[in-house]
Amino acid sequence: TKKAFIFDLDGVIVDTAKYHFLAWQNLANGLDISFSEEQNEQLKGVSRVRSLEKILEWGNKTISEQEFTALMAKKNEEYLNYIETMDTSEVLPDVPRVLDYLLTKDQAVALGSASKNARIILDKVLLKEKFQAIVDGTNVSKAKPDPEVFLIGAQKLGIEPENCVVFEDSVAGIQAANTANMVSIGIGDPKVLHEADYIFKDFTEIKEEFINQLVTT
Ligand code: B16
Ligand code: MG
Repeated sequence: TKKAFIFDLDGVIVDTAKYHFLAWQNLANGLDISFSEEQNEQLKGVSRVRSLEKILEWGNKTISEQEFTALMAKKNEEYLNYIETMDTSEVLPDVPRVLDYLLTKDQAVALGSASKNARIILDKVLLKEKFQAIVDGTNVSKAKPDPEVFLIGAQKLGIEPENCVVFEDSVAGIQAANTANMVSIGIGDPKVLHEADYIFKDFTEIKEEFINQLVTT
């Protein structure tokens, strides 16, 4: 049977977390709130709105709705400035190899990201053409760990959730895949991603035999 392989973006295809970090840190510091890399870790896979809410909670700050909207716009403007300089060198190791292998095996490939900037980033790193469906922050109403983003991806590809495989670097994303009844593959630290069906440090560890096994079972 034809399977669908759904990729998260940030932390799976590219490491944009470093740019989110710089932009959020700048914003937090402007509000006299300290912001560590450890806290940035907790924003992975989390929507822009929820991320700002969390930073304000950490800093014990309340702001007006107007200011909230203005800060979100400012953060994204700075983030987009970083994105602007991205090129193919920022694609994480062996991601193109795995994508191309799946395509030669005639498998369906989709993107399932929380980011509203996903299309711009895929364009920058010249990978947009590889994806038959793109589901991003502009298409979903419920954030991960809600399975919505992956279920829409499956639906767009016309493939049943039980025949879908998800690559994710965040705990919320693994939980979303599991709830969707999809095979979950964690990319990153096994201690963090222990709820995943399979875990790899990065794509260099994902061999053709493993993919073949996913395709045929
Ligand atoms: P934006 P993913 C997520 O991308 C990021 O991990 C998360 O840190 C970010 O806040 C979220 O996208 C929203 O991004 O501000 O660009 O809409 O991992 O789901 O690909
Ligand atoms: Mg991610």
